[in-house]
Amino acid sequence: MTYVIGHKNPDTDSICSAIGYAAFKNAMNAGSAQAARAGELNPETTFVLEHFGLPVPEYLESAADKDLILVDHNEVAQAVDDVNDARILEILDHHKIGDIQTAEPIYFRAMPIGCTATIVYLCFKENDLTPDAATAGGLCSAILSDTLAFRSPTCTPLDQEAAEALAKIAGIEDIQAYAKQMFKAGSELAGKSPKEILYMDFKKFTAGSTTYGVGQVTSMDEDELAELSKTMTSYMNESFSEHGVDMLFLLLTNILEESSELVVAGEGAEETAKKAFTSAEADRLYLKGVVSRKKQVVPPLTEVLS
Ligand SMILES: [Mn+2]
Repeated sequence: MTYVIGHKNPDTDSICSAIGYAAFKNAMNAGSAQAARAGELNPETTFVLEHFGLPVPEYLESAADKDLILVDHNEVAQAVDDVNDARILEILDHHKIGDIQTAEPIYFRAMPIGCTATIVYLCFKENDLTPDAATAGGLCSAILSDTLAFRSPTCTPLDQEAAEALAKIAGIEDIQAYAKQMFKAGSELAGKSPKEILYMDFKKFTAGSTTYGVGQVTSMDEDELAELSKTMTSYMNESFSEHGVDMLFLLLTNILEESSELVVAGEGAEETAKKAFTSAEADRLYLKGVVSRKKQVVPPLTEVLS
C-alpha cells in the first residue's frame, strides 16, 4: 500500500491532489495507492468533497514504515509525523525545494505553477487518461482554491487550462460561480455572531483623549461583505456602549479587490473617518487600495484624533 499525502493543516490542494494522484497511480496499475491526509479538513475542502461525492482520505497519524508519495509539500516541518521513518517514493509539488531527503533516487516533479492539482492533471493527460467526474471536480476545486479563481499572481496559463478542462469533465458549467460558492462555504465567517465577527481580529488604540477600536474581517466574496456591512452597522450601533471605547471601526476587506469598506459607530466616528480618508466615497466609506489596518488605517485615524 502506498499512501499519497499532502501537508499538515491540509488545504483543498493537499487533499484533492492526494485523491487525484492516487486515482492516477491506480489507473496506471502501479500497485495500490490510497489517498491520505495529515490533519483535519477545513470547511472549504469539506464542501468540495461533499459536492462531488468524494470520500474523505484516511487520516495518517504516523508515517513510520509506510510507503509515501508526497503532494503539495516537500519540507519535513510540514509533513505527516515520522516522515523521516517512511519510504518516500515520489514527490509532486509546486513549492520551493525543501529539506526532505531520500535514500534512493525518486520521481520528483516540481513546477513553478499555481497548484499541485495542475501537475496531477498533466500526469493524466500525458498518459492519455481522464480522471472520473468526481476526481476532476476535486482537482478543479484545488486549482480554483490555490489560484483564488485565477486571480493570484502565482496562477499560470497552465493552471487555467487545466481547471477549464477539468471543469468540463466534472460538469461545472460556470467556473467563477462555482468558485464563489466554494469560497463562501469555506469562509471562516460562516455561523459566527456579529459580536464574534467584530472581535475575531480586534485591537484598541488611544489617540489624544480618544480611545478607539478597529476590527478587521477579510473575505473574497463581495456578497458576503455587502451583507456584513448591513448586519455589522446595526450591531455596532445597538451594542456600542458595551465595547468600552469612544469610537468603533470595522474594516471589511475584500482581498480580491484589495479594498475595504469601513463600518463606523460612536459619536464623531464618521467625521473622523471622512477626514482621515479623504478619498472615501460620500455615502459609504469605501477605501480603495486599503488592506492594512496597521499601515493604512491606524496612522491616519490617529493623526486626525491627536
Ligand atoms: Mn498547493
